[in-house]
Amino acid sequence: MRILFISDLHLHSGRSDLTRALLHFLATTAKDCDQLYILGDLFEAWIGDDFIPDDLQPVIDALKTLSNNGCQIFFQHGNRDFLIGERFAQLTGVQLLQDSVVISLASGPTLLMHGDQLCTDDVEYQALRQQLRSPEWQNALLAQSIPERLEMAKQLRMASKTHTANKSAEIMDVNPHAVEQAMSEANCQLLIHGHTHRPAVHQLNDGKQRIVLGDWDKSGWYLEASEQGEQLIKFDLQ
Ligand SMILES: [Mn+2]
Repeated sequence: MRILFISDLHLHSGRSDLTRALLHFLATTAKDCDQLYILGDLFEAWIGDDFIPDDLQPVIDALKTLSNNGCQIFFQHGNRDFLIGERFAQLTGVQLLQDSVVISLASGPTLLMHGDQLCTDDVEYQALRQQLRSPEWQNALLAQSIPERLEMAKQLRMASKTHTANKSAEIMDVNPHAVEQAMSEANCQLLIHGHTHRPAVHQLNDGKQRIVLGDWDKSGWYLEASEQGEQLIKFDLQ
């Protein structure tokens, strides 16, 4: 089994180079893998499956091609693309995952998360997250027109920029106790997540490991898991 993990590509119209890099990645590196896990923030914003920007349509098509060719693709929501839903899943062939999932790798049971829920020191963000993830709020938003939703997404992005600019790096990183609790509740020795844009392999107490995926910006990142173990790989964007 060859299993790949990516997250935090933050694809949007202003970064066609990232979209091209993903299309290249799906057609080459990911071509023969058995499973691909996308652990959130594939897109910089997602206002509902009824609005797919033209320049992102090739991503939908490439995911569909890969899944048609026998790769199982799984998608976990990030804090940017939490509105991805069943229609997207049908169009791409991906399977939507819960926010916290345990899978089995050669190294043992492994906990997968986007990672934002582990940043518990950022109390303000956690309150916002609760609102954004509530079905009532989401249904009310999805009932709005596309221009209204685009405006809302723009405001959320601006608010997030102001928010992160005023917060210390520690507050926006994962909280070690939240990590410990999540891993022990899930009974996992390995945790894989994204979100923080701080790619690393952390050795924790009792032989536990936390692997943080990298965001795609100046370079691309993926994690490859096989019988030989896990390898975090950085590569040049074409
Ligand atoms: Mn994120």
